[in-house]
Amino acid sequence: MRKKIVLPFLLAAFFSGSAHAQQRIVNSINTDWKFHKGTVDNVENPSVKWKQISLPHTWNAKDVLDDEPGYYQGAGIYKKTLFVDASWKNKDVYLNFEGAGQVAEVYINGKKVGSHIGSYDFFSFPVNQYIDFSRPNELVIRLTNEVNQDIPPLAADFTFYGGIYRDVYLVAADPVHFDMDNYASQGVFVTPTNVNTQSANLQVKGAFVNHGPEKKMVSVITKLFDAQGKYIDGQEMKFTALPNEKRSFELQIKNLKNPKLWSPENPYLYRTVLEIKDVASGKQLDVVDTNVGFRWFSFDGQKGFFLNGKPYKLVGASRHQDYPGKGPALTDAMHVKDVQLLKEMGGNFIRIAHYPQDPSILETCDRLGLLASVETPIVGRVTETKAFSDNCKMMQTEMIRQCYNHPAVIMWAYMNEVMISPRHDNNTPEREQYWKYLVSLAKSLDSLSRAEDSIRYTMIPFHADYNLYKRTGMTEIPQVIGWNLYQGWYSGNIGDFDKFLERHHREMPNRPMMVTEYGADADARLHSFNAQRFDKTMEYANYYHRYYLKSMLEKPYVAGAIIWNLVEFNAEGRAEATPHMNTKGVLTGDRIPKDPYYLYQAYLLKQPFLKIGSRAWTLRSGIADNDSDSHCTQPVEIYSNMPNIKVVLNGKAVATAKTTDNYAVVNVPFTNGENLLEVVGADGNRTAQDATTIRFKLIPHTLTSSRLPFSDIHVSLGDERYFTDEQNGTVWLPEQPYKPGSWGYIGGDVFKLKNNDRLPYGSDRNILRSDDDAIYQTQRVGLKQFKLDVPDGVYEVTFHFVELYTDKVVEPLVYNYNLGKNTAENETAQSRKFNVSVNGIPVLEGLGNDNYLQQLTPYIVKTRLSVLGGKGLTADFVPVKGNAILNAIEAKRL
Ligand code: GCB
Ligand code: CA
Repeated sequence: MRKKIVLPFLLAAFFSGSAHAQQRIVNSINTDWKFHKGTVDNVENPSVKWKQISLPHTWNAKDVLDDEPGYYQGAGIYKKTLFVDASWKNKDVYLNFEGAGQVAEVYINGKKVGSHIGSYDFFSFPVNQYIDFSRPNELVIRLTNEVNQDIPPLAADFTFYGGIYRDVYLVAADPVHFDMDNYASQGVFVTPTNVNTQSANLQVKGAFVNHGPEKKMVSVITKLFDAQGKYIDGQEMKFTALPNEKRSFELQIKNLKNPKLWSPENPYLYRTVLEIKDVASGKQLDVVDTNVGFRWFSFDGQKGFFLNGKPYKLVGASRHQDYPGKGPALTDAMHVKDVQLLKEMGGNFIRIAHYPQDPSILETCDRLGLLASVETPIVGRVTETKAFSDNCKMMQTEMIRQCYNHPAVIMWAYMNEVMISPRHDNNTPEREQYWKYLVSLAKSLDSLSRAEDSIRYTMIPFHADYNLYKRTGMTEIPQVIGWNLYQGWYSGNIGDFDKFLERHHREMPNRPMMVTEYGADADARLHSFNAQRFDKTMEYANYYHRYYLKSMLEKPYVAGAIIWNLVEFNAEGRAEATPHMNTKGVLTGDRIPKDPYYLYQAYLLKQPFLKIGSRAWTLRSGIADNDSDSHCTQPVEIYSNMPNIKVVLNGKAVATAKTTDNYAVVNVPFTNGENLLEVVGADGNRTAQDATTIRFKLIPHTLTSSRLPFSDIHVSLGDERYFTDEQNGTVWLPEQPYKPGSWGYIGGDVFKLKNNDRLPYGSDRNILRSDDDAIYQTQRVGLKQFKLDVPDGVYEVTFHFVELYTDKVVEPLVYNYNLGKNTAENETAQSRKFNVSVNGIPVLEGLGNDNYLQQLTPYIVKTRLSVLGGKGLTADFVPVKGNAILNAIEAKRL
């Protein structure tokens, strides 16, 4: 049956583009849809309101960002008129979806075509029997993202969007075609085997169908081309296929000499083209092609990961699939851009987490050179039902078959932190039973994955509860253990990170592991020169990444360092400085690099590299160092792989430094107004440089200074951070105790939540009707005065108050270690009342919870007055009931 291809004939046929060439038609049908939020029985009813939309589309783009807790998790209907060409009557027509959240039912002309469960995998249906080829057809998709305990994900730190948020295609193929009913996969599976530097084999497995009316003699041909399109080798098999027969095949290209290896550094792609031909007419019936990368890899408990025979440290990031304001309904180009940004960071690995993503992601990984893991969305919690485990298995199968042909993929993962949010009470038989169920589900997913794919490794990302995963036997199941570790963020001491890794290495030396998550939230608007755990400042995140990266690079047994996360992403239930967002991304939601991104570049890029840290922090403020009012010295971080650093400010050399671990901090004497900051890094005659212009608002050392007239000041009370509000061009300074001649508070305490050992100060609750949550989340409680020794003149003083005490209970978030202990227990609701006067003028009498002071909602009042007789500004806070408070204050000279 098998014979080697007769080369000249085949090449001619392949390139001729003659009338014989017959490929599938694959057309997107993304435009001209109608959408209805909610559900109706009769979509024809003229009273139903439809919105004209295009795909990709989600119904949660906006409601995941507003102040209203929760987002729409319910039904939606999409409809579209399909104009199917009459000539397609003799073809096999399919409807292909790249993904829709979360349960889809598809109807054509009122008849149900099929349904699909799960938000993240492709699905497809043969539709010939529903289509009327003589008239327009009505396509209706009924979708819901309602919570369903039988469908993962159930408990996770991201948003479960609804909608047809990826592309939809209409496909027409010859009745004889490669299998299109295999979990929406390509129907062919291409595996490089026995790869080494001298030779490699290529195995091609798959199936084709004959849906035509007659018996057909066909040949199935596989051809391998190099990156230049040069034919390398091929194989052909002949079959006689009866009507309605599905035939499996397996072809082998053996002993390819000196294959060019694929790696992130050199992502050399071959291409396999698979073809079905009618033997009698020579006509081409179907073509499928895939990228092929020849590479081999392995994991070792002691030595980490190996690629193409060499030790290879995986460094990269996880990636979610959304964008602020768009949800997951992104263009392909937006997906591709994220992969590019990870590549440009110097990363060699992407954890596609927590679910399979748009196909353009893996296509780009193949092309640009990024190794990848993909995982199914079983996150945080499971349900002990057959329906749930069946869905898990289906998703695992869909994922593997749909992503199989991408050389980038090296790992199949499942069950992220699946023990973090269990059902049943602790220490009950039910809880133990739950663990047993989990373990058996994990085992079945693991063996399913290994049976589907013998080349890739299996992996489970665990949270830091080492003892639990070990005791229950979970650590024995996957081939690679992933640890999601946040020591020094959610918990304890940063040094516990090393202790954790060392313990794994000591107790399970032969079980390969990687750090599949680590990260620290940072709101790029927040900065501190006294950064502390959980303060959401850039500087703390920088410190955390410096510590973690160095530690992992030093430990050969840590196969990979995978940042959580490449980009800030939506997690609707989160509050903190940036509500609804998880800000651990090394890129902002708008894809602007944050400092850790530069740290990775400094470590990973080979060419000379230098970036000024907090480059985006181009609006700064601070108090002049002394009465000369000429400058304010502030530290600036530098990321560079060059050892010697020289800093030039406004044309004058101001500092030199040496980098340690690709990092340096220099003191820069910023002057009032525009500052041109230029930094040069050198290593012998190799240099790298960066420059940025920083606008600095210098606050006079003595506010009555004649050298630098006072204009305005903005202070966040109970706060050690600087907050830059670019839009208003203001910088909020951290509070300070009153200094004569200058400004500050007198008396009181920093607001701190009781029973919360994470937050150094302030609240972590969503502040309503404001985007500047950080300044409102912090507060000085029980202060007596706030003084500003300003010169005589007319002033506007603005007070910002928020009642941070709240009896509004929040849903505990799954990833929190101390759940829901979020109230200030020393205050009681509806109890506060106080008076505020400025220079003796009673501006706010009886401000309290029974009038303007409402929970979590800013009350802002600006008041105008004249300062006379060199008395400056003094605001007095006099309690009537409970403590007086102040969240922020501004003073502006008019
Ligand atoms: C985790 C989870 C991830 C969260 C992350 C975090 O461990 O796997 O889904 O987003 O922590 O930021 O808390
Ligand atoms: Ca504040």
